[in-house]
Amino acid sequence: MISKLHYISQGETPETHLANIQKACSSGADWVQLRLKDVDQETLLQTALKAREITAHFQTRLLINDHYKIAKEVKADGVHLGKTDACPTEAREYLGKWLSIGGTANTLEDCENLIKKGVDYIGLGPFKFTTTKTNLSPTLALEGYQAILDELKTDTPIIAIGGITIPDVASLLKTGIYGIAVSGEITSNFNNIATLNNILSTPATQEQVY
Ligand code: TZP
Ligand code: MG
Repeated sequence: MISKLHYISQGETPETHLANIQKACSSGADWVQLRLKDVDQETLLQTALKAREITAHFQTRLLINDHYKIAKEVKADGVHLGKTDACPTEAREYLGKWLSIGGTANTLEDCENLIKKGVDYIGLGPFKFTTTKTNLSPTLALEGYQAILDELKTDTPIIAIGGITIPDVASLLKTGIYGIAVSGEITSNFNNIATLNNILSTPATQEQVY
């Protein structure tokens, strides 16, 4: 089952990524993605192993960004593949069906391609401008999500990503997205996980202003 809230790790160093992952887990995160860029493979592997220990302790699922072989090596629950990473079908061959594979999409066509390649979920964005990611694609805004989701007939969960803050979530859900992936809004205050989980799990309260 794909979670409706994914915490994307951020930090200045591998240690701060791990500290933030620990805080996310103890604040009730269900899914955490280790998104550690610009480190060598050994550092990534060692950090991923520690992230696995932390997340296992809290029974939180762990995804590894970009590197499907490391995901398998550390017994993570899945991998998230960007558009310039390995092809999801290649990752599937290596990982089998027990690990989740997510892919990044910026357009309807990207979504359709990923669905053909059998991903378990699609990270569709960016919703708004964000400094968390460099080389950001054009923002979709609510209208972009609505247009894509109106066209896309799929059971593959669509996870919105990019600059999402608490007041955005209710209107994003109305476009038909399944869930959200969030970094900054959670890293700045880990108590936001409880608020976001609450909004995402209570359809009746979607009209409320948070
Ligand atoms: N991919 C598209 S936007 C983004 C990624 C990894 C960053 C999400 O982080 P934030 O801080 O929630 O904007
Ligand atoms: Mg990537």
